[in-house]
Amino acid sequence: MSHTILVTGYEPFGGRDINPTGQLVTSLAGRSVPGVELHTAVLPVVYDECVDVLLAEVARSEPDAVIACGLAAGRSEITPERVAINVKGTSDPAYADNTGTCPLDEPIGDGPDGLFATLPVRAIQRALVAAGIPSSVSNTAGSFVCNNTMYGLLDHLRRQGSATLAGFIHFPASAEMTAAEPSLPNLPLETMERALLIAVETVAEYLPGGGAPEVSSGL
Ligand code: PCA
Repeated sequence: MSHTILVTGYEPFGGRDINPTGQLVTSLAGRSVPGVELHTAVLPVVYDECVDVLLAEVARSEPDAVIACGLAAGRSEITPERVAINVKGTSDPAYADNTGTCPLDEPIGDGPDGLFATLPVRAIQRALVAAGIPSSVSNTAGSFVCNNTMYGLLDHLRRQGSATLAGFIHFPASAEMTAAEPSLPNLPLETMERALLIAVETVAEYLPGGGAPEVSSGL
């Protein structure tokens, strides 16, 4: 039985030339994972448009699971996100999106205050640690474009009554980014490529017929 998994990253943002998550999904697109039909997309770092582009990909590929990935510069571990909140915007002007839009404390939509990931976040985190890759479950995806994407995706699937598993993984900076910013916590891109593959394989186990028991949202 083959499962379709959609994996997304983003274009660079915030004045940086590199977003490792765009590179990660581009290299993932060339890999084959047994029992998985992979689809990938690189999303714009633009409020609202990120969700529109992602939902168009979801409509096109009709995935069994969606793993959206983004950069969290400053974090030192790979962090599956437990929850998305119905808030967009930060008071930090460095966090304008790629069109210069910088909302503050606005609701994303008319859905619930927060939505839990339906991906098996703890299983992903444990699989990464078991492979020697630093990881912890995060309880905040922030309030910038990544949270916006995760919330928009989960709210859409919830409204559709969809069984598609979905969630978000934040990745640290890549080692090559330290050429411009030497003090950034980082991981080599190859380690993060391995991590993303492990995340895909773990999620596949939690899809129907994959063998793993069903887990509740956010766990
Ligand atoms: N990280 C940002 C948006 C795009 C990305 O890769 C975030 O954490 O919101």
